[in-house]
Amino acid sequence: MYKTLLFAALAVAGTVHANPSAEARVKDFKVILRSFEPMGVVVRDRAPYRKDDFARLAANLKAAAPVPFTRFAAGSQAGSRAKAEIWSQPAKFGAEKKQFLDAVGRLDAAAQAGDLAAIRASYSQVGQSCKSCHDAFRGPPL
Ligand code: ASC
Repeated sequence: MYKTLLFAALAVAGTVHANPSAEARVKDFKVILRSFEPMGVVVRDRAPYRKDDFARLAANLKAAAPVPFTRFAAGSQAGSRAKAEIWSQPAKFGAEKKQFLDAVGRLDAAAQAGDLAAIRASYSQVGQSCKSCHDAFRGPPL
């Protein structure tokens, strides 16, 4: 039993390490979360809204948002949660990417303006765009 689990874990680890594009994009999506999550804490009223801090997070999110989309090299599906549809339906994947980047742009604009109502609306749109793309293009955990 333990041996089977050990070999399964090594097999998964080995596959991920054999796919540097996938590893890089997972890291890049985590960079996005380092801004998006603390913004969510403020939006959910679990931390105070401070305009300058929030605006900095939004600017960081805007800078980080396009990066993982440069990492979906052809042939980089193996050992990752990426679905084959990313490469077989590039127009649909591109539309999801655009939805996300547009919503991130609106969130940044609202944050720089200090418009909390617009922040709430656009934050929610960013979250919906994450979910929409994951539903279509991200498979279950490995
Ligand atoms: C997150 C996160 C996502 C999105 C998504 C929103 O914080 O990791 O994938 O928000 O859950 O619906």
